[in-house]
Amino acid sequence: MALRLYDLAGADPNLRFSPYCWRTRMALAHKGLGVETIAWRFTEKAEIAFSGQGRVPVLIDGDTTVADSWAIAEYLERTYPDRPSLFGGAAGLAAARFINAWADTIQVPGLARLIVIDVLACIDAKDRDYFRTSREQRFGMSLEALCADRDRQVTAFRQSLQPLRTMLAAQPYVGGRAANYADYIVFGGFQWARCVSAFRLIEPDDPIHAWRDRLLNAFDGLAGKTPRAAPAG
Ligand SMILES: N[C@@H](CCC(=O)N[C@@H](CS)C(=O)NCC(=O)O)C(=O)O
Repeated sequence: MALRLYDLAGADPNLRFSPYCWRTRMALAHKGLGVETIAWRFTEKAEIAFSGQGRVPVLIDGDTTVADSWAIAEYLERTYPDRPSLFGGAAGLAAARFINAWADTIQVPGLARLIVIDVLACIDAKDRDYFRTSREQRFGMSLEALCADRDRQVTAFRQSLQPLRTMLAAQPYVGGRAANYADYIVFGGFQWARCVSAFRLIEPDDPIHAWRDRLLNAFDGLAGKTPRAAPAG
C-alpha cells in the first residue's frame, strides 16, 4: 500500500507550503518512495488526532504512524536501509541533528518574521483566526507589525545565513557532493517562503540561490513545479 502523508495546504488545496512537510517530501523522494499526500488545514486537529498530536507532517506507512519531520526521517532511514541513505551513516545523522535544531530555532523563525503576513493571505478562511491568534501570541505583536520593516530586516536575515553561504561556496550541497537530509531540512524553509511569498529573500548572485535552484530541480522538479501563491521571489 502506498505511503500517505498529511500535508499542510492553503485555501487552494494544491498549495502545499509547510517547511516541515517539505523536508519529508524531499526525504521520501530521495528514498524513491511514492506517497499520496492528504491536504490538511491548521484547524483540522481531529483528522490527525490518531497520531497523538496536532501538527503535520504525519506519515502513515501500513500499520505505522509517525509524526514530526525528524522522527519521520529517522523512521525512513531505519525502515528502508536499502534505499539511498538520507544521512550517510551515524556521523551524518549526528551532524544533521545540529542542522535541524538550527533550522527550527534560527532559520524558520527568521523567515517567519519576513513572510508570515503572506502565509496569512493564502491559508484557508477557516484557519485565519487561529493562525493569527497563535502566531501573534508567539511573536508578541501583530503580524502586520512583525513584517512592517521587512525590507530592512532582510539584511540581518541574510547575514544570519553566512555559515550556509560559506559552506555552499566550497561544496555544492550541505551533504557534500550530493544532497542529503541536511539539505532538505534547510531547503524546507526556503521552499515554504517561495510557495507563499514574492518577497525576495536571497540575491540571485548568492551561492544559496544556486543551491536552492539545484534542489528545486531535483527529483524531476518535485519542489520547483509545485503550485505557488505568488508569481515571483
Ligand atoms: N517539529 C515538528 C514541527 C511541525 C509543525 O510545526 N508543523 C506545522 C505546520 S508548518 C503545524 O502543523 N502547525 C499546526 C499548528 O500550528 O497548530 C516537525 O519537525 O515536524
